[in-house]
Amino acid sequence: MSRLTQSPAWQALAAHQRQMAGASLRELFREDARRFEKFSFSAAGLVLDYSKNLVSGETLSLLLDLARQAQLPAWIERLFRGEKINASEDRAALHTALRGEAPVIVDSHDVMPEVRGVLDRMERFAEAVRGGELRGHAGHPFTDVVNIGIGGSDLGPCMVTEALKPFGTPSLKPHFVSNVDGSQIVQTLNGLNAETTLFIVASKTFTTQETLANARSAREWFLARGGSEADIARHFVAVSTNREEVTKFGILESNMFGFWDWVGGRYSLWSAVGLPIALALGMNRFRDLLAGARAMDEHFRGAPLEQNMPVVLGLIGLWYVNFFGTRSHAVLPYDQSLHRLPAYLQQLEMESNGKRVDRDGNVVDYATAPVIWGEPGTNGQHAFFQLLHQGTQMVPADFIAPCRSQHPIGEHHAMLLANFLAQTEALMNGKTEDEARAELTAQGLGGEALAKLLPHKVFPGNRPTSTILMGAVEPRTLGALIALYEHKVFVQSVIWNINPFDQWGVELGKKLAGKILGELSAQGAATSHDASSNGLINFCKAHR
Ligand code: G6Q
Repeated sequence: MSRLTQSPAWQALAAHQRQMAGASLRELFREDARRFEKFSFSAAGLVLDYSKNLVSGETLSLLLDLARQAQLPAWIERLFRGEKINASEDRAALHTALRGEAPVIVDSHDVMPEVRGVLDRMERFAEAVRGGELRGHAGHPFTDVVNIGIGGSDLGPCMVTEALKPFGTPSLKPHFVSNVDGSQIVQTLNGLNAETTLFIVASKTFTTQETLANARSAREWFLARGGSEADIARHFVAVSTNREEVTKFGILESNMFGFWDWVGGRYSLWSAVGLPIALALGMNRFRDLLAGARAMDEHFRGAPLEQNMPVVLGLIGLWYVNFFGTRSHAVLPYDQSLHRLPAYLQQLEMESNGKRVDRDGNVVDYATAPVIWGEPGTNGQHAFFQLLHQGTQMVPADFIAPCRSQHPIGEHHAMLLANFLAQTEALMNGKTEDEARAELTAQGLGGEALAKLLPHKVFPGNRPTSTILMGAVEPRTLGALIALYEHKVFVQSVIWNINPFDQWGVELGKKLAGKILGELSAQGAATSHDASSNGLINFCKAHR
């Protein structure tokens, strides 16, 4: 057994779980009229209600003991101070500095002047493009921005520009190309005008195969439509930490927006990787997004653990993963604008905490990140919610919604909210056999017909959910929401004693793909792999 699972705090929680496993949420609410007041609070424009979870005051205090045992407060300070807590890459993880104000010292110099410098350059560039001072080679203002990047260089800005679309301007449309599948870039560029299209090639390393392939195809597309080599400077900018590769690709150094190795890909939307956000929404809105995240940072750093939103959210998640054995966690935004949020959080949580060895390299004997998945409501209700209500496994879920719509029309938002609120209540209360029987009887059913249908009409309930509410999806609340999840992931990583900031797991497949790429176009059959891989490669070769 590991030190963690043997520890007093862990053992106390394991014993406590045996008690709570039999608890009924219905009963807990019946017994305590103040349960909502006790188990909900607000921070940085968000409200978290975690009262519909299988927790009591004692659960929370035992979970907080676990957090203290892991020295969470000290780790939070280490994060904000820029210590090199990403040990396997020997780096700090300073996404908080990107939206911060106070000096932060890394390798004995303050990084904040550089952070502000890049933000100011982004501002000048974005406003010049939006204002029409910076134009395409034929003298026309830009109408479309195509961001070429993948993973951390795509998901964040894509999710945010989708979420904040009403804050954008119709005269400058953002597009995102990430997949190396040529269909995506072909379909995106179809219908665009090369004279009014601006490309951002976003890649921290500037060596990512997919991004470079898409960037090369974009360049060819541009050159084939009247652009010259010299015009590339007006139409292509890069966001990267790798000056050398950027210039090798043919993008001028003056068209490069830099960032730093202490910004992890999936934590990078606050840096120059957010350029498409600034272009689409304007720099003021981008700064509001940063301000929202900063408000959550200040809360995370300053609030007592028991009233600390990322801490509580992280502990609740961990409670189910480690003590109830759940293996997946649903994120269900009830707002169409947040339709990319589950995909974004999938990367944030699963790439950060999908680890099997601890900070010291020992294989862990406890579960780490669950599978994160989700879709916007109400669509999910007509699809997978069946499993949430009546399936055999418990899937804890976060329900997220704004009180006000970005597009108020008729009764739509009230209907959306009514469904949102109804689902967490239904998941919690379920429907007992007696209730189901009474309902069926009232419908005129009896005898054998009733007995046959009855088991199908029972909902066990007691399915835990957390609810996050905000006024509206706008730059500040969205910034706070993203930072909330970033810190939640950090909290869990500290307790699991894993490094959330590296991602060695994505390497292996990448290297193999390079080898297979050569084999796909080589003469003769592939023979160097296992029989399955050889067979599949050769089938593809025969049918290409
Ligand atoms: C994020 C990951 C990964 C990365 C992409 C793109 O944390 O490291 O998703 O962002 O592989 O990498 P580049 O930005 O270097 O192209």
